[in-house]
Amino acid sequence: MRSFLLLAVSIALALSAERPPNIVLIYADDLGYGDLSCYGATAVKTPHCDRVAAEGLRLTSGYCTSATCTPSRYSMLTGEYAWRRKGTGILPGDATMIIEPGRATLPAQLKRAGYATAVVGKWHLGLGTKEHPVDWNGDVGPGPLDIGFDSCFLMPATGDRVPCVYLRDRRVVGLDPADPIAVSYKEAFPGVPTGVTARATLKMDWDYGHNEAVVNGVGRIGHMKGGTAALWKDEDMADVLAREGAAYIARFKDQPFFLYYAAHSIHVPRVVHERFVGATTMGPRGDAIVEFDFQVGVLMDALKANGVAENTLVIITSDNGPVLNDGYKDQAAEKIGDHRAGGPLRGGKYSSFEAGCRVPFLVWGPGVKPGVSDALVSQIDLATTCAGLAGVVPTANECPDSLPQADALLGKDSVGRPWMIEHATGLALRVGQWKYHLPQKTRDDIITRSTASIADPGQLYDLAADPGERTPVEQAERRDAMKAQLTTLRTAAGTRPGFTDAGK
Ligand code: NG6
Ligand code: CA
Repeated sequence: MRSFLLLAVSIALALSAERPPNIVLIYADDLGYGDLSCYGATAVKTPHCDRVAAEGLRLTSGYCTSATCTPSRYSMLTGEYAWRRKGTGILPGDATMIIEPGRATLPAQLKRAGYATAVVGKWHLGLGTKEHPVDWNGDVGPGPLDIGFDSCFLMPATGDRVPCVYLRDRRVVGLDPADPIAVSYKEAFPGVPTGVTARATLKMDWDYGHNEAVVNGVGRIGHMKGGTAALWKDEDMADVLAREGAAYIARFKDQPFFLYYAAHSIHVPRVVHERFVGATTMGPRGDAIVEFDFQVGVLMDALKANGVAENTLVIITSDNGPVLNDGYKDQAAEKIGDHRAGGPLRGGKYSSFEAGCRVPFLVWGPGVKPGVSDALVSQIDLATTCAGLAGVVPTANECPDSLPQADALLGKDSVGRPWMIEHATGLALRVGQWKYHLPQKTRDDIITRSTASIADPGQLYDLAADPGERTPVEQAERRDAMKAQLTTLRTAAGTRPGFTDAGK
């Protein structure tokens, strides 16, 4: 009997050793450091995120790599800082893909370990190539399926950019071939109403930009016509994406899987389902936070219902910091009240101040030491770190800037990265409690959308004494040393020890 028990235990151990954790990466859009109740918000309740935080790890120095979406996502998926590459800024909706087919991305690393991989939600990394431009009415690609994802269900760009349709793998969902899609980022289609000509009919008015195509009563960036049956309805988007995410979990439950769930929430246009309207006193932006939290709940429930919660690592974070008015008149600034979207931090989306890149960052699941950690953790490290958890190591010419940081990600190392590069209008470097900004003009106050000018030779702040970066520290020696360190890191081909770009 005893030997039978021993045998059973060793088989169980062997099985668990063979099966690495599933990974669900839940990525919010424009969610700020102070936007969740587990990060101190009181004007909005986010019970699903709070539960993940209470049962798991809440990082207080977790960062995205850039203060806008496209470079942030590029860096996270490739493990290479986007600012090393031209053309990685905010992309139009008809851009070609900026990650070359065949790149050894985060999902590609996990595929090597036998994972099933999927992306659901916002893409915004371009589709097609120069040689193979996108045909929205045919096979759309190259795309996610060519850089390591087995399947996808996408919004091609952003909620505020055309085309406003979903893509499943390589096809627009629900497209009627008799009503083909045409997209132009250059000129309006004759006779098709725009946000200017049809302004009086809009359900959400625009403030700046967002006045070209009108889809579902909302003005967008870019012109589009046709595809009427395939057009999304903003109000249903959270439900549609959450359902897709849950369906992948059910489909993949018997093998290791990676799900990159890239929510549209809480990006503009903030048009939530009617059951979330008025969920907060902050108007659509606050309601969209509740809608994001709802999606977290759906995915967590799906993990439990499919019996994989025990063996799934869940990471919840955001692609960049908060913005209030981002081009629509949705009262985000007017109704903000006492809520501080960036918590105690200065700046927000588009800003090199801390709220630009320091974002909510929760980790939950097997191997996680629950609690709160101030370790420096960056999304740039997810590629190599997740690969490591799956037993895969990037080769010498892959993932140039992505460090293996499993101990910090799981709460076992309270220090994390030795340094952190933050990217907005220019670069900044954090080392321990110190933060150095290169000279640049950068977004400052999120309510007034004012700009701060950081003059040569840059500015130094002590984040321990002054987390809100209010008073620059006059320590020329330290400032110059950090500037020199940033130059060294920036001009290297990569910063991962052992990385070589030979044969790239
Ligand atoms: C800006 C848009 C903004 C938002 C942003 C991208 C205007 C005036 N502003 O150009 O609304 O779409 O791009 O946001 O059009 S991100 O989170 O995807 O980076
Ligand atoms: Ca964003």
